[in-house]
Amino acid sequence: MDLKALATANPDHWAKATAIRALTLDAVAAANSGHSGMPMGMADVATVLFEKHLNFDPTQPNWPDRDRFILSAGHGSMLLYSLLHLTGYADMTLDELKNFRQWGARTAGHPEYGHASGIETTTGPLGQGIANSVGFAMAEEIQRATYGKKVVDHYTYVIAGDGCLMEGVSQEAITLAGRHQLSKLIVLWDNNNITIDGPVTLSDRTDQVGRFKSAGWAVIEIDGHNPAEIDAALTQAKKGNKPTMVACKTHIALGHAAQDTSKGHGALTDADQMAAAKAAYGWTTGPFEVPADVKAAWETIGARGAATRRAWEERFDTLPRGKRETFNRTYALDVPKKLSAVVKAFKKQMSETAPKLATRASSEKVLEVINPVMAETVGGSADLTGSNNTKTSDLGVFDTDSRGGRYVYWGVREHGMAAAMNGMALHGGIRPYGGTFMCFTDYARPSMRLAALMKIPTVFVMTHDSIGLGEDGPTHQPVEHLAISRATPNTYVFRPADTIETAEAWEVALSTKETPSVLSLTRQGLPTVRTEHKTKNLTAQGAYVLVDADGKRQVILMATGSEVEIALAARDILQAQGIGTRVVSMPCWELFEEQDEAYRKRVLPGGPVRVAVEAGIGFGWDRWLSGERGRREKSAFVGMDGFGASAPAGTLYKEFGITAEAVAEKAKSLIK
Ligand SMILES: Cc1ncc(C[n+]2csc(CCOP(=O)(O)OP(=O)(O)O)c2C)c(N)n1
Repeated sequence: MDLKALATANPDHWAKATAIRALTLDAVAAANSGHSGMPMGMADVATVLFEKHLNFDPTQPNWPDRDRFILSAGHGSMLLYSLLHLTGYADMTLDELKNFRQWGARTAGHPEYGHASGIETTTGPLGQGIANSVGFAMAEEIQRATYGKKVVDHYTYVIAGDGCLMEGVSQEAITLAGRHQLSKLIVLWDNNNITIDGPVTLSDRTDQVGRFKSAGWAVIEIDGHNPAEIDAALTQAKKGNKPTMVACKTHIALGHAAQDTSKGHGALTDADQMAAAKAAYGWTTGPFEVPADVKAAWETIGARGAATRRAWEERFDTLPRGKRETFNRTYALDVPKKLSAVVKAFKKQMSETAPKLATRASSEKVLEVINPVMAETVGGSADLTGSNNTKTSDLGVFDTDSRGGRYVYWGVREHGMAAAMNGMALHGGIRPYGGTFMCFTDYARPSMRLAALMKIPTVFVMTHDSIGLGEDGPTHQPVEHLAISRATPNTYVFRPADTIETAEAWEVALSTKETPSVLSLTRQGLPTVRTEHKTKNLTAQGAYVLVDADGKRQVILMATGSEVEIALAARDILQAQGIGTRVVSMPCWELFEEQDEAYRKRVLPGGPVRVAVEAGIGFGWDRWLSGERGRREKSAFVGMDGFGASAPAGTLYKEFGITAEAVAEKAKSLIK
């Protein structure tokens, strides 16, 4: 590359882009780790985007109608941190850049949502950002249809690298965006032909332009170091009626000895080579020093959006009061006052009528009463709508001609669905929930983990939650998935036993602000075990005494979901033999852990024999069997220790020994 020609053609632009390159080199050198090449390669594209197109206001970073900028290639985090610092985000100080990747700094190795303003989502696991962006763009469409163009009218811009486009989830995202003509989604592809192992061509020969076009996108191909071409492409992209991919031909680590090589992807810390690169840029100031005129130019860019934001506020104030209140409430993730009342009334009715229902069907019934009072819910399923029971009568379907529809047919795209739901939650104003089979949490898991890490309340509706699904067989029967979900920090895993617990689980899942939920629901019918109406949400306590012992308490049976019925039957057997038995329903371990010791002790006192029953592997149950005042030699688990089999559910429970008789026998064998 002829850097001199680039510099002299557009000196002002060059100085601003070079500030990003120099700060990146300095921060990576200070940390002695990180990724220099990507920010150095995409500095021109990012500069033009921020200078001429992105609507943002560093003084009000969460202004709801700002454009969203998503750095899907999260390893290039110094690109984002430099931009936030240069444009004047108060919390992205120079010291933060100097402490790149250090303990306590906002400048984590990869951008972490919540660590600094201006970070719209956590990226780093490649492909997640571009997949999130589909949810951002859908959320914008839904909200625009709801509130009108004068208060919701913004773009979602993404920078994605070769790695993002290689990840499978990107295909799910790209085809979804194309199908839904998300015309306000603009992806800037860092087309540098380099990944870690070498040139992209080592492992891929995809025609990316053809790929995007075939999925329904517009594509513009440009030189990613030419500011006029970048500007023209962005202008054109904004006018289109399809999502646009701008293929930006760039040089990784531009101007460095490692330019255009995979070495350029990583940390470029060699002092001589850094000095040579800076000299080639014409950058003469010391480490972390941005010349005052260049910083001022960047601050002018940062100040550009304030007037637009103020004008937006004025328009927002003209909305009818009710709309404003709903807007503010949903962005604050507050539930409507009516929610508690409708859930209570529903619970009362269900405890009186005591239906026998699969909890997936219970869930649909609950949603039928919740969705009408919570207009911010957006439901969906990964092509299992009839099985997941996620669609209720009043939602409408999100489509190109019905943007206000609140149900998304995600297609067979579990991972893309989960990532896009995260994007919706991050966008604000929407509470997304979406379904698939519990065993396909595996397919959605990278995004489920990020929801937990980001502290966003995405709801994953996972039906067919055990061998109880029967004939579909072991490929579809989850056995380890409860354990995997429970092992994930900051995740509520609900396994409700009946319609009442399902309603309570939904109430918690939709009220929490910082924790995603997994609702693990049955395919098979279950009796109502909560026949006595209680206004209090017992599931919110995580575990509770469902039925206490008659006479001396010798046994405590613990169970979740479909196995609560088995525990109750085992109790009948034991009580008939004079063995006092308590049944504890444990719909959500994590919430039980949050209770104070005194409550946990009341539910699980030391002394009695303990048997837990759950149609999954026992991994994790030790916490409640031998922990919490329990004793290993006086406790046992009845459940699965391997994969399931293809047969009717009743046969499977019998063959795998998950029966009331087996539970009662186990308890008796432990009583000395
Ligand atoms: C899911 C996932 N797999 C692997 C990695 C490790 N990784 C980080 S960057 C990278 C290569 C990315 O190449 P590209 O997107 O072309 O970035 P560039 O080389 O242009 O910086 C890999 C494999 C990751 N961050 N996420």
